[in-house]
Amino acid sequence: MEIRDLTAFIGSEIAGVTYEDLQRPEIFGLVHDALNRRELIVVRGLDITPEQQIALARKIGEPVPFHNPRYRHPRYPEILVSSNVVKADKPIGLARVGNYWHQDGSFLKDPEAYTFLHGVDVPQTSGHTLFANACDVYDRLPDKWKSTIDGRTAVHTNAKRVRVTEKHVGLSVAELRAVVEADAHFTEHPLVRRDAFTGRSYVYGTPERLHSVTGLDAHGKEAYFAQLDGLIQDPEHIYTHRWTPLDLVVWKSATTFHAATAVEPGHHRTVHRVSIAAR
Ligand SMILES: O=C(O)CCC(=O)C(=O)O
Ligand SMILES: [Fe+2]
Repeated sequence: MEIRDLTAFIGSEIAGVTYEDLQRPEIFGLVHDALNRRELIVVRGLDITPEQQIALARKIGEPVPFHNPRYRHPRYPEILVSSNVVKADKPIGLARVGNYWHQDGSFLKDPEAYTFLHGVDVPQTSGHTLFANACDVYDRLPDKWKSTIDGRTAVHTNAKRVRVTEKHVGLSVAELRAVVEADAHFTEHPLVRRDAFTGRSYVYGTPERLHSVTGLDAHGKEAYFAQLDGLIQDPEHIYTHRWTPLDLVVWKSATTFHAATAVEPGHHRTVHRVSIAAR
């Protein structure tokens, strides 16, 4: 087995390891430790079944089934099928999961702790996943902003990215907004948190998921969002995961910002996602 840093600021890549190797506590311990220290790990080309993906996730925590049963794997409710494939006129999964910068589940009171994504059928020239380290973003915030956000909370929501469906046809935009907001989650969290493993401070929340920042007016909020977006999307501080077949990518939900990029027309992309609550 080989473990190397993917970038200076996030991620470790693990190569030359099999599912059987990962059953050995000393090997799994190294991988788990790399995940906690580096926020993100990539295990290249790991040929595992859905049961084995769930079993690996269970070594760290309890799987949390995806909230919408429609996109759960038909035999394994722990797995969300994230896919653009349509079979017999039926989508086999949910398309365009996380196609904007976010931290998983931040609009929930108790977000999942880790996400395990397995590249079951992945294109190699598009459909990459971008990652940034929320601790690194905090470190790069100008002091003026660090003191502005210190001690503040923010309201997170999924309302900005709720999908329009058949049930919304015929509504006016104002009615649509009211219906979406009535169904959406709104949850308050501190803007700056500390990672239990590394002890590093990190920024919690992205513009796409933040409804308001307590004590900042519209102008202050926009200025913070612009500052935050600039830091998150700085190309020098983004790791682009270019999928190769059967990669297993695992990240800490709170401390990684990530975004899925578009899939080229005509290409298939299916990934299996298991998210877990920490023990
Ligand atoms: O499919 C991807 O590249 C990542 C999607 C995402 O944000 C997630 O699964 O949490
Ligand atoms: Fe995500």
